[in-house]
Amino acid sequence: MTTRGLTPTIMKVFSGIQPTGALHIGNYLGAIKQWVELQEKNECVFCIVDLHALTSPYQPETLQNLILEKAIVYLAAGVNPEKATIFVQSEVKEHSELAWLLNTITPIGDLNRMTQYKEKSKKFKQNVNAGLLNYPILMAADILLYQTDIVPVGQDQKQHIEITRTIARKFNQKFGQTFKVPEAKLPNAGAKIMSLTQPTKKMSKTDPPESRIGLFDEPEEIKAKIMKAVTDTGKTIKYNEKLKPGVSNLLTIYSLFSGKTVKELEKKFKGKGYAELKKSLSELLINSLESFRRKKKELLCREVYVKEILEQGRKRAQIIASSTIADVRKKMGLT
Ligand code: ATP
Ligand code: LTN
Repeated sequence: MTTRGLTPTIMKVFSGIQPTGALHIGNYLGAIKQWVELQEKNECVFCIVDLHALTSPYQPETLQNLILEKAIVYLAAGVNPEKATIFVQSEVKEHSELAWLLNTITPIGDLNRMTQYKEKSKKFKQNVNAGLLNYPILMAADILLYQTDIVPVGQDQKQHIEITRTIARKFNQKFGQTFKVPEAKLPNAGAKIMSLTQPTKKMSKTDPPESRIGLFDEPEEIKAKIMKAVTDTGKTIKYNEKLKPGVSNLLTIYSLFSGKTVKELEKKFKGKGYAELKKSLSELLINSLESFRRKKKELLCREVYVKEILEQGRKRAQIIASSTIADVRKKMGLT
């Protein structure tokens, strides 16, 4: 957070996660952990981006449950509805409207270059829809509607924030000052947690379960996945992303959940083997994720409460979004 003089500036913060797919520790360390810290002193809006989820194969009959579950996950992971606004993207129609308007100023070439588009169109060859290509425009609409200063996300979303900045600048140039130009906020460490089975690739929701630790995995699953995690040749426990990507990833995860630095951990495990590191990391993760599992179980029985939080969130989000869209419509000659 920036400070001017002694008074900390209150930032407008926006971020979102799709309702589909179970969250893993990469999502937590890259995004949600930052949200929980930022909500203390800033104006935060956290969205469940259901419209984005429609761009990959999904089952309509399960979507409402997944949305509710994601709200529960936000709360269980520490998002506080008294401090932050939590809402569902499709319930605030201004997101779709602004996305259409921004479509008209975004070059197709810019969208074709997006890494996520290229990867997803390879992964879902049968369903390369226009929504997948236009995905970053809807994301720009999400962010720009709330006059956002910072967007806490993991490394993989950085490119989408860059295109959001380009779109905001272009709109302001063409139609007059309307949008704030937001900045991505990546965590100092943990912006790209790697897969347990292929440690040169990022941990991902859409890869096989053994490649990731789910935020709500049971203790036995955590232990089995960590013990099977791919490590590297050699025996020493030393951080080196290039030569030892597997061990380095485990050290990063260990450091972020324990609060110990990687240097301290290298010292702690000096002369010890990979099995010892893994055993200790499993125990740490089992204990650290215990409160998430407990809170989630509690919230699963409180559907009415969770729905009320989303309704309050929708109302708050709607007020901000409709004010921005009124300005946009005016600037574009629609009113
Ligand atoms: P997929 O790989 O299927 O696209 P995902 O696991 O990347 O899904 P998202 O919903 O795209 O999940 O990401 C939600 C948030 O978590 C984003 O802010 C993203 O940057 C962050 N994130 C995702 N994967 C990681 C990771 N491996 N390390 C750190 N942050 C991550
Ligand atoms: N594309 C993001 C999800 C997302 C988002 C946003 C993140 C949609 N709209 C606005 C930050 C701000 C992803 O994590 N896959």
